[in-house]
Amino acid sequence: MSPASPLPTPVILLTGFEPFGGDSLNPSWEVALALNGALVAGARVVSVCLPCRFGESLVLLRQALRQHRPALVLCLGLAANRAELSLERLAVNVDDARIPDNAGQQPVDQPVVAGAPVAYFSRLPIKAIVQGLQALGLPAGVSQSAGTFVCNHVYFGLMHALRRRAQVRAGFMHLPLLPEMLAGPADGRFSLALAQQVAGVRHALELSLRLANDLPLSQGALA
Ligand code: PCA
Repeated sequence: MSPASPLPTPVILLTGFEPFGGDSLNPSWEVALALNGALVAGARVVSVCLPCRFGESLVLLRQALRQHRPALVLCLGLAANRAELSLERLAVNVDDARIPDNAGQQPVDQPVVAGAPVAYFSRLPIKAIVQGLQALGLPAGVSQSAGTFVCNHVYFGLMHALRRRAQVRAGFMHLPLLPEMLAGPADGRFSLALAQQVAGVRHALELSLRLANDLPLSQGALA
C-alpha cells in the first residue's frame, strides 16, 4: 500500500499596494512583505504587491488567484486619514477618483465591472476580528466604505472574481500611516508602528481561517 500523499498546505493570498499620491512608502505592502511565507493557522502566506492603477491592479490580482488558488484572500491598503485597523464591510461597483492613480488615470463614476451587482459584502468575520484586535490592545473598527479609489476597485474586483467560489474567504482591510510617514512632530495625523500593524493583520488572518461565523456585535454608524 502506498503511503497517503500529504494534503497540500492551503494558501493565504495577502496583497498590498505600491506607494501612491506622493508617499514613498505604503504600509499595506510593508505589512504584506513582512508576512510573506509565514505559516498562519496551518496555511502559507503568499504576498503580492499590486500597482496603484485602475485595471492593471485587477489583472495582477486575477493572475494571483489563478496561480495560487487561495483558501483566504486579504487585500490591504493605506487609508491615511484612519486612526485604526479598518475592516471593510462593503465593496461597491464604482470608480470615482479624487486624485489620479499611478498611471495618471482618473475615472469618474465608472463601474468597476459593467453589469455586475452594485456591491458585495466582506466574507470575513469582521466583527470578531475587530473584537480580537481590540483584545490585543490594537485600535480597530468596521468601516462602512472602502472609498471609490483603487482599493475599492481591487476589493470589488476580488469579490466579483470569487462570486462562484463561495468557499473562499475574502475581504479588505485599510491600514493607518506608519510613524515614518508623518511630516514631523507637528503632523497631527494618527500612525501605528509596523510591528503592531503586522501583529494585527496576522491575527486577522488567523481569525478569518479559524472562525466559521461572525459575532453579532454592533459596529454600525450613523453617518
Ligand atoms: N490606498 C488607496 C489605493 C492604494 C492604497 O494603499 C485607496 O484607499 O484606495
